[in-house]
Amino acid sequence: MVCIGTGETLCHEALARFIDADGTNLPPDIVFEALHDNPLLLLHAELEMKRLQLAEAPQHGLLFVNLDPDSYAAGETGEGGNLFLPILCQQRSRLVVEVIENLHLQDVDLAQQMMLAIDREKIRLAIDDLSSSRGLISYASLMNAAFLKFDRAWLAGELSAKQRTILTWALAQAADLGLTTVLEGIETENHLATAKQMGFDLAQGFLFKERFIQRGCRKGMANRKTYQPLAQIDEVPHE
Ligand SMILES: [Ca+2]
Repeated sequence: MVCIGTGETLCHEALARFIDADGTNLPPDIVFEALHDNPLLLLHAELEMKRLQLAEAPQHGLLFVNLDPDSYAAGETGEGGNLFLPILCQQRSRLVVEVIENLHLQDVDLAQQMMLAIDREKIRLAIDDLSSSRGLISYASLMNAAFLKFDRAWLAGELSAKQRTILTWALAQAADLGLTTVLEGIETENHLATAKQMGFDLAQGFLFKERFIQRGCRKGMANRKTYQPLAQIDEVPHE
């Protein structure tokens, strides 16, 4: 994530990519869909992903990681603890946990419980994937968040008058609440100019990939056969 005002790279988002035994890329959404049918496997895959993401990420700046409320719920222990918290707390000072807002009331409750627990541990939170045409955002979720991440949908063509109004509201609200705003999906200089004109704080996307690689930020990744060297910085709506 790059500061629109200064051009400085301030933060990174860790994403997950999967390859099969033959080295073929597997679409992450299909892998996650399959994992969701097996809660125990989802839990262990997610725990391992968080461990890897924290271990392999560039050492400078804030590190954003995605956390699925379903996985988090599966990680609850009998004593009111959670298996994810000790992992996340290791890098508390640089970590931002991204939470996807949900349409289902049950999921909203799960997400809310997870956010409260992470907030109690003094780990920063970001609300992920705020879209121009789908999804909801609850005021409750904004209470604990430090970042508000806007989906690439805001860059998809001309906005209607109402969409522009909603964007103006959302950005003003974020500013009033002291939230840092991020626009995702920045692939061209035009996108970056649009993000700047709309008034976002940070921009994230493929446009910054080359810069990322040139800076040699891929600590240890190139030597690991099990990982795709470019995988971590691809853009997807969420993990
Ligand atoms: Ca995300």
